Amino acid sequence: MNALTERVFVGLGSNLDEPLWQVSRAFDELADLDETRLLAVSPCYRSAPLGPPDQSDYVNAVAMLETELAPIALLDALQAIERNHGRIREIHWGPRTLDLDLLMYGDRIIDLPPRLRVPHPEMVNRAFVLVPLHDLAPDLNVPGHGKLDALLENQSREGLQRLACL
Ligand code: A4P
Ligand code: MG
Repeated sequence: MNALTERVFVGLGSNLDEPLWQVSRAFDELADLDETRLLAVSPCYRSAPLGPPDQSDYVNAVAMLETELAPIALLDALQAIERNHGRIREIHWGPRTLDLDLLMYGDRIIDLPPRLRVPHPEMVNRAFVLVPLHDLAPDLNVPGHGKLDALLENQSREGLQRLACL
């Protein structure tokens, strides 16, 4: 890795086909990405579904990576991993075998809608993202939104339960 690497955070979510297994397999696939190193993974959390209520609980986690891939190249790589997990895009905020969100890319603000927006626009509203992110990087500043600590103060942890990852 050279000076062109950026530290990035990826959010993982699954609520179909053995979610814990989906997430732990995705950690391995993130570790295998080209020009990328997996630095750390958060604990896994069980979380109540946000969106349509007639779906199972999710397992959520966050991975911290460093990468030389440009943002769109990284997004392409994340979507290839999603496809490997049999992900079919159907219902907005509906059930999925694996969802990978590019939460942060260094301290950059990227606005290329609809393809890519970073920081992920919904992350600051979601305890199931902010809590595992805080486990990895408690002093983090979220570009455009401020300190992670302060963002967490506005969040209820109801419906969020820490699990052992596989
Ligand atoms: N896209 C734009 N910016 C990004 C980014 N930063 N990271 C584009 C990833 N993708 C980004 O995503 C739609 C498009 O967003 C992609 O083609 C990409 O180019 P998607 O994952 O296919 O669509 P979606 O998941 O149906 O919609 P969305 O808005 O991405 O949903 P979210 O935000 O991913 O939320 N409840 C719990 N408890 N836990 C969860 O993890 N997840 C969701 C999905 C709903 N409810 C949940 C959870
Ligand atoms: Mg998504």
